[in-house]
Amino acid sequence: MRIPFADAPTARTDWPRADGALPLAGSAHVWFEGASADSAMLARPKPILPSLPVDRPLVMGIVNVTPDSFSDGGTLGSVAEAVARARTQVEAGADILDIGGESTRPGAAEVPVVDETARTAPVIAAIRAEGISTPISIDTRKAGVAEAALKAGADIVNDVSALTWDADLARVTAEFGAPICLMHAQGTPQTMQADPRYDDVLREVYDWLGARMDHAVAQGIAPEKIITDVGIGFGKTLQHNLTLLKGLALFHGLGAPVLLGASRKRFIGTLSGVDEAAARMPGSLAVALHAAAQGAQIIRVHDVAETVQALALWRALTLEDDV
Ligand code: 7PM
Repeated sequence: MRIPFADAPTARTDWPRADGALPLAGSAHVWFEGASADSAMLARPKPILPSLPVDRPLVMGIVNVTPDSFSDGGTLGSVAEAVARARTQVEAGADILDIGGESTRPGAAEVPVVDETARTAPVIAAIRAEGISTPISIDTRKAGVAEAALKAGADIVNDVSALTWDADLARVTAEFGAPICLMHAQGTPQTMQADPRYDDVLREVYDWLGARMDHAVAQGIAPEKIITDVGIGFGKTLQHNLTLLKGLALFHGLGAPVLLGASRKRFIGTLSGVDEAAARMPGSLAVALHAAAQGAQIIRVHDVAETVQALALWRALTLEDDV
């Protein structure tokens, strides 16, 4: 199923296509040069959920529900404020909503399960009670938080620890039959940016994600329910982030959908000279379009409307059509 790193694919969007071009994972926009033993696996569509399309990149809209993100510090009215944010992301064209109640910012403190559950599950229940049916992912490392979220109406688990934090999270995910995103990180949020080192960052992240996929399957999670993520900014220098982005299409060799989260991250500020995270939307769009061209199936962003607009143009300019 998984292709060895040395044989992992590269992606193309140039036009006209080469003879023997095959769609990458069912994409209408991204192709690879076929004719290897692995072509069928690479070309096969890899649905995230039955309701989501496979032929274009999906936009995952971030809905942060940490107390510091609310006008009142996360007490009165914060559920309503979070639901309003979710509605805004859906109206802007989000395909998936990512709800997160734990800041995994470098150096951030841990949040107890009860607090993280109290922040997230009521928001998910309220989103569903309002009739919003957009798939929801729960951004958590913890089984208790994921279980409450899935019971409240979430569909997908987004685990930045790739099942290294909570031994129970695999069981909960398997019981609900939920898709799970396994993200690479070196170290924990407290320590990860201290001095990240790799001999060969692409190969090491690739092999590590492959091993975490094997672990998930051994714990009862179906292989087709796994999503991978290189974890931009999680124990990576500027150069590590750039190498992973340039080589992102290689990760299709793992045989799973690829998610990319780069929105407003530090490296965008470093390369553009923009210190304020909220002002990094244009750089984030540039990275989103790059991820799309690398065949990423899910692009996790703060600025949904802007990303959807940029992708609408990218889609028109890369669509496979007859001459
Ligand atoms: C503060 C700093 C708060 C950084 C939150 C963050 C990813 C993720 C995050 C990602 C997946 C952010 C991060 N990043 N989940 N959750 N992939 N799958 O910038 O890259 O949003 S939290």
